[in-house]
Amino acid sequence: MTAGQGIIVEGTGGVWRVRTRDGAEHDAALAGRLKQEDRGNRKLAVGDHVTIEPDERGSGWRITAIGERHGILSRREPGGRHGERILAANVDSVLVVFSVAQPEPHVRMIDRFLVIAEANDLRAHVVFNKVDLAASAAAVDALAEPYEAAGYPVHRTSAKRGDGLEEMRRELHGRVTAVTGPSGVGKSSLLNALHPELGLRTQEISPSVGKGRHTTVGAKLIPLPGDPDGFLVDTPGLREVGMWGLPSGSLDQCFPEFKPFLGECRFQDCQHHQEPGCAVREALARGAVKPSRYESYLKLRAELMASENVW
Ligand SMILES: Nc1nc2c(ncn2[C@@H]2O[C@H](COP(=O)(O)OP(=O)(O)O)[C@@H](O)[C@H]2O)c(=O)[nH]1
Ligand SMILES: [Mg+2]
Ligand SMILES: [Zn+2]
Repeated sequence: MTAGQGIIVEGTGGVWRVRTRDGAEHDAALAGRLKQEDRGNRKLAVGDHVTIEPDERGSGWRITAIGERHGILSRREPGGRHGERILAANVDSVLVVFSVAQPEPHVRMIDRFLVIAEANDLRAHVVFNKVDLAASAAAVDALAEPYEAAGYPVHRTSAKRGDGLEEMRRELHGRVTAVTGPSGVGKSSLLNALHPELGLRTQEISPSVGKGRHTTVGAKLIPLPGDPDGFLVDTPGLREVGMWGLPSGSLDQCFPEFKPFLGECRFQDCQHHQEPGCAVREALARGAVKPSRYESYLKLRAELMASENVW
């Protein structure tokens, strides 16, 4: 047994499962020395890059070094009562998956997922799956337009017919990707079409089937077959991560297409609602901000303001 570099794929404190690049997995505990070190209250998390070494007795492994992080996916508790819980570190991107039909895409929900991604500093992509069910390519383009205008990469896929799969495969390769979206849109089917070895269960009809998963505390990394740096993040779901803790005054930062205008409003604390001289609303009037995105902004802002009053 020698020292090695790996990534934490599972664990919630105490024992961590570390996967090394050769595909081996070891259970390891944090070395006592690191436990005492002040790491700015930084807790170890799934997705952290670590060095492991055999322990003193040579029978197990311990984590002796922790790599730099480039971002975290965290769940903030309402009212900040329990502070922040880190679900995963070093997530590279999030795929927000919806279907063009069966079920119909829910625009407000797409925007909510995107806000959560932005609030967590995650690079988001929008995926419209089931394009085989679309009335026309123009209908899919119309769905995609507000997101493309906002600067998000949009993928059009069909797990059934094979459209867009090569593009998705390239997107996942060598990265840690969180896949999210409502149930029934084809997330599992899409991942199975890309990597049949994953053998994910599809079309979960009984809601009780998934019940146990929601009680899972932490996230898990699922290795992509044949791709030593590629992983999927299995989290309790980005929707559960929620927008808690995001101040309503910062929501505008989570709409990338608003950014060029944010310094331009007459009032510095403009909430882009009814204030005179609002550059975001001027951009809306010119078509530089899409109406559906602006409506989502107002809706989510109202929601955040209501939660601020409660807590
Ligand atoms: N027509 C069509 N059906 C699909 C496609 N992808 C998935 N489905 C079907 O949609 C249903 C839900 O798929 P599933 O992968 O379980 O969705 P998930 O809940 O998002 O993981 C299943 O009946 C799939 O066969 C697609 O691209 N086209
Ligand atoms: Mg599924
Ligand atoms: Zn404004």
